[in-house]
Amino acid sequence: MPSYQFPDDFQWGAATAAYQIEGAASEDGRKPSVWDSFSAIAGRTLNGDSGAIACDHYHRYESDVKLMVELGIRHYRFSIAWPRIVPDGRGSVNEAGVDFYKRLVDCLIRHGITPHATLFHWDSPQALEDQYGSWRNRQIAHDFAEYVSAIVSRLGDRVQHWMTINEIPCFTHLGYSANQTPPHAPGTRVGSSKEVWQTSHHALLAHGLACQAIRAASPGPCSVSLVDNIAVTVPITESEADIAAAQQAFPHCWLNGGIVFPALTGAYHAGFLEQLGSAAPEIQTGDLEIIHQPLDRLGLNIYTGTYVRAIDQAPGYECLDLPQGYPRLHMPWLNFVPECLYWGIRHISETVGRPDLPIWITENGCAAQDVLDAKGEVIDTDRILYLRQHLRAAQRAVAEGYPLKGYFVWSLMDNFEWAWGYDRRFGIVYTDYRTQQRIPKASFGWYAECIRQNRVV
Ligand code: IFM
Repeated sequence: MPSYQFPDDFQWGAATAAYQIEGAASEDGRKPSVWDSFSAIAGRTLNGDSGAIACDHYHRYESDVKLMVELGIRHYRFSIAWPRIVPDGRGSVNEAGVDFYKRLVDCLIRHGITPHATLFHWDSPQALEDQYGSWRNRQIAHDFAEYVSAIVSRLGDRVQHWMTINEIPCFTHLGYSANQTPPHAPGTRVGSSKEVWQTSHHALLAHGLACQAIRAASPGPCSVSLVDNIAVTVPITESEADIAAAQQAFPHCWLNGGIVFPALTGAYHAGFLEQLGSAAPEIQTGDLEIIHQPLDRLGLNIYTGTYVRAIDQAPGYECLDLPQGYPRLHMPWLNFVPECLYWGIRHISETVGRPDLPIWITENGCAAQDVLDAKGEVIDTDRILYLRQHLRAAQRAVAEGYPLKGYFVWSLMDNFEWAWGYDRRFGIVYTDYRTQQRIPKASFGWYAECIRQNRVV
């Protein structure tokens, strides 16, 4: 039996998001998203970069699908741009925008690749920010659900796998909180932490209403999921005490207690809520029932983790700082902690108490300082090292019986990395932004071999 083998039904894929790859920002009726406006303000994104052209995937999707075929993936996760479908955020549907996704999905299906559509990956219509402050206003949850009905009723004959919202913390807490560097769009500073928590509460409501809208609008059976970027606590040793400490720390780490807990259990974590005190959001009667929808699976975006150890004093655990020089990939937060994949999955089962929920890793990957060498190649052995160790941790989770069903590498190709512009490259395919040439990196060949052998090579 070769080592690091995955089960026969394990699903391999790659992921991208609309604003990061599509370009064609004002074509076929699309109107601006908050990221278009944010990028247009000097100093908001590195080098003033924007997603106006990005990877020009809008026009090159057919050759991009051919790359997917070459890679051997059977699953592709992409996102649908709300401002292409309902350009003003609410009101009339832009059929020309819908047609792009029909063309893309048909092309995927023709090539034997299953589409997985994320309904929101941060590109809120600017019109809603202007009209009522988008995520600051409860109305956005209803407008989002309307948009979701519109797209699911039009694409549901071709797409069965829907993901409501990608990474709630990023476009809410990083978009509206006072001290984020670099910030996320809209980059608005609201007056208090309570107002920031209100934005993520509205996003949770939007997720819940969207789940209902998908099931109501889908013409056939479908799967519905949320994609969250939990903060993963990793025990420094796997002693009973350190494992218990990592589990105890998990709800308190970053925003876990206020995002993944309400979504999966129907309640903000009690200790976390207490810790929030007056910063806790206003929760109306019935909100938690809406938020806590039945899910068919959970998508986890996991890149790194925080080491934790047991201590004798309250609260019984300590989250550890990393020493200077600790290995890190090409982002300030991208510390190399490969066990995070295993522990992230295990925490959902044991710490959140949802062992019933099938899990897909919907993003995992790294930015590296890729260079095109004289031979025209990108030999990204650092990315291979990162991916190999993370996939080994994922395989461990499967081998121990945790319900991990599939894995999407982030990302298929280098793309617009938000406030970092084009400076940070996460792709397994190199994008030459001057010519729009795609050059598969060494990691592309390595990942293709993992898929071919269905194991970590
Ligand atoms: O590029 C992003 C993606 O849009 C959301 N998850 C993290 C990735 C890397 O920063």
